[in-house]
Formats: sequence, C-alpha cells, structure tokens
Amino acid sequence: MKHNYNILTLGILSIAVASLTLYGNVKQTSAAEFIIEMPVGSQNMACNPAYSPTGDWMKMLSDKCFKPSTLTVPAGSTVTFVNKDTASHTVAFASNPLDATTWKLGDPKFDSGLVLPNGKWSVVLEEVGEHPYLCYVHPWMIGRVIVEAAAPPAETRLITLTTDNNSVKVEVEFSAGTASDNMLTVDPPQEVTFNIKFIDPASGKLIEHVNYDFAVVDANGNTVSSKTEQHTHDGKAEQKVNFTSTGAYTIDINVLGTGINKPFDTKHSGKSTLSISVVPEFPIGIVAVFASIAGIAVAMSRFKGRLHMPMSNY
Ligand SMILES: [Cu+2]
Repeated sequence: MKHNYNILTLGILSIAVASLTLYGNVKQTSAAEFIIEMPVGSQNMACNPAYSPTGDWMKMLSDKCFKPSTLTVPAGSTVTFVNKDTASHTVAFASNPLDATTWKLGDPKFDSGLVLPNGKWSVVLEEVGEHPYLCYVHPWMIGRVIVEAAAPPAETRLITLTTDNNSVKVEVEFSAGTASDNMLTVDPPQEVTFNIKFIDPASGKLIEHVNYDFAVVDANGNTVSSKTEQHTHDGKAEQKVNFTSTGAYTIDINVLGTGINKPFDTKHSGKSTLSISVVPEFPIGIVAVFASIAGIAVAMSRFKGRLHMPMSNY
C-alpha cells in the first residue's frame, strides 16, 4: 500500500512538473488582473492583414489590434482593456465576431461602449470557456479570452486552537494530512510532525518559557502516548506522532503556565484539543485495489492461455 502510494505520488509529481514545463512557471492559477491593450494604429485595418468580413475569425487574430489577441486567464479574473490608440474603441463580446447578430450589445457586462484614448474598461470573467470579442467601430479588431477553471486554493496545514480559558492561542501546523473544521485527517501509517506556536491572543506575539503537556488520546479515552512538562523558551515547539492504526484520536495540549521553575505563572495556561481522524485515503486505496485486481486478471489469462494451448506447442 505504502509502495503504491509512493508511485502515485511520483506520478502526480511528474505530471505537475510536466505541466509546469508546458505552461511555464509564470502561469497564473488563481484569479488575478490581466491587461489587454488596444495598440496605437489599431484603428487602421492594416493592424489585421488576415481580416476579411467573412470566414473563420479564429484565423484573424492579430496582436496589433488587441494585444494579446488570445489571453488565457483563470476563472474570476479581471481583464482590463487599455486604449493606447488615438481613436476611441469598443469591446463587445460575441460568439462570432464576424456575425453582427451575435454581438452582445448594450449589456454593460459584455459591451464597453466607447473607450476613449487613454481610457480603460474592465470585465470580470467567471464562465469557463472561450470568449471572443471585437471592436464594432473597427470590426477587424478581434480577440478572445480563454477562461480556465481556477486552481483550488493551496492546502493549508494549519489549525488554530485556543485554550479553554482563552489565554493562549495554540497554532498547530502539521506536516501531513488535511485539515477542515479543526479536524485533521491522516492516512496511516503516517508520521506527522506538529509545529506548535504558543501565542498571546492580546499581543499576537509568541509567549516565552511555556510549559505544556502533549498527549495523544484514543476514542476510548486511553492515552496512546504523552510527553509531560515540555518546555519551550521561545514559544515554538515540535512534536512527532506516528499514526499506525485507523480511528479517532485527540491531541490534548495542556498549557501548564510560564516560567523556568515551579510554581508556573498561570496567566497563560489552559487546555486545548485537536481532533484527528486517522483513515485510509479512499481514492488511493481504490487505485491500489484496482491495480491488484488487474494484476490477478493478467495472471489468470496467462494461465488460461497455457491451458488451452495445443500439446504440440510444448
Ligand atoms: Cu476600435
């Protein structure tokens, strides 16, 4: 299982590297702002030598009319058209820029109206797909924006807890698993490193000389492992837990107080609990099962083939 997981990870990594190579590492994956210029001279038909009033508009894209004439953006991006020319232009979306019946005129979301020299107009594009547009004053000015699905937000591996008396903010960053609703999900067997920060909620600063207990407790309330009276000078701590079996666990971080010697100052203290669900990661498990079924099927067919072979072939 672990082996399959590694191969899969390697596969995903190489696909990721391959796509990075294909698209270049400047490719934007989350919504952002993009600019398309109407360059000087776009008022002249000469900006688009391939233009003809009929035919395939996709063969009539010229960066001298709209720059760039093809722009790919993640969904939700803002595209701003900037008029650098000495004439006024428009931007009107149209399913076919050469077919006036498809021009989306009059809708301020799809039709800029006149954009004066040095003026600009912005549109937010949510719908995934190809969005052709034109300037209907100068219909040889044709362009398109291709909207791609935005990448999901980067995974955060951070859960913020507060002790029961609200005197310590406990920030827990973990090396593996996924977090949602203060619940961490881990695929076993997995060693997880917890980087813990003890923060003063009032100042937002790390608390110095923190003493704490760190315990892993199973669903029956039994302590699986624990470390007591741990001390951190700078308010940062690292703890490792090896999750070998599935189940529900909690990590109890009990802040005993601050100071070098007992009795500790309990101004910053209290208990905080992190819930952990240790479950096999479903899709990877399924892939592994399919892989082994496929393996058995191949073995079976080979065996069958041999059974049906004429004796003379031996
Ligand atoms: Cu124009």
